[in-house]
Amino acid sequence: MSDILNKLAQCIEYGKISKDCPYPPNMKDQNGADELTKLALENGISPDEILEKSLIPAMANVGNKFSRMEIYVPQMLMSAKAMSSSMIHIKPYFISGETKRKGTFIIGTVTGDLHDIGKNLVSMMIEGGGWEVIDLGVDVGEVKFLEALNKNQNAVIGLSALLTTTMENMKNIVLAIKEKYPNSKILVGGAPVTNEYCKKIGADFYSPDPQGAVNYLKKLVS
Ligand code: B1M
Repeated sequence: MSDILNKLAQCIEYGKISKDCPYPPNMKDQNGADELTKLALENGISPDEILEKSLIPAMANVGNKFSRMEIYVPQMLMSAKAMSSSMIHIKPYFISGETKRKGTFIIGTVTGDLHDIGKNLVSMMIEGGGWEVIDLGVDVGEVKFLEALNKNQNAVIGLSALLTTTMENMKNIVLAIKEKYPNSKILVGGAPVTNEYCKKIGADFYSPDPQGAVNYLKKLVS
């Protein structure tokens, strides 16, 4: 079992998407993240375990190597693609069989920011928690958030930012939303975001991870 998870983590770290993908050359003809995720699930490894023991630590290694300038953007991108090919198989497991949705959650990565892996994880977990999720994608500004909120006025909003530059854009989005919908609830997250920053920009809650986001929403409706 742990062998599959270790191999999967290597695929994410080195950007091996699937068996037929020629990159990286030293892993040619080996199973990739696509096949290994299917294998892990077939072997009864839970989606949570796959995420926590393989995908998330592997991406953390990628980030650290990028910080140390041991890898560059194209390699980081291949890792992100490998992670996405794994997440395709995990996602259905997070979507529970609950019939009645607990509410609507609108999420997006803020203006100027194209990182979506963390946002997708949060979105998956919240969907799995029984919420209807409207995912606006990446590079989303206040206009799109307001449009979505206008159509779903009781929805909770989630903003994700991964760059110290783009987290500044959260402030404008929060301001615009709170001006039009003062009672709305806004959850913020993403690597550079902190609780202190959340308070400073007038958002309602900060979560460092998807589970914290799920717990916050649970509290809101209990
Ligand atoms: Co980018 N990148 N990147 N990148 N990238 C980071 C974020 C960086 C920290 C790398 C580094 O320098 N060590 C750095 C930011 C530095 C900074 O601002 N302080 C960086 C940079 C500089 C850049 C570019 C500017 C590089 C360049 O072009 N020179 C560029 C910017 C593009 C843009 O957005 N305009 C860029 C591009 C890219 C890729 C496209 C190549 C790719 C993104 C692909 C994609 O997302 N589809 C990429 C990647 C993969 C990364 C790293 C390696 C991994 C990010 C990731 O997916 N992590 C990242 C380094 C790192 O994080 N260590 C890095 C895994 C993910 C599960 O974690 O997203 O943090 P994360 O989400 C977590 C929590 O933060 C939280 O839950 C998740 C699960 O625990 N969370 C929330 C996230 N959103 C939340 C919302 C919530 C609650 C919790 O409520 C709503």
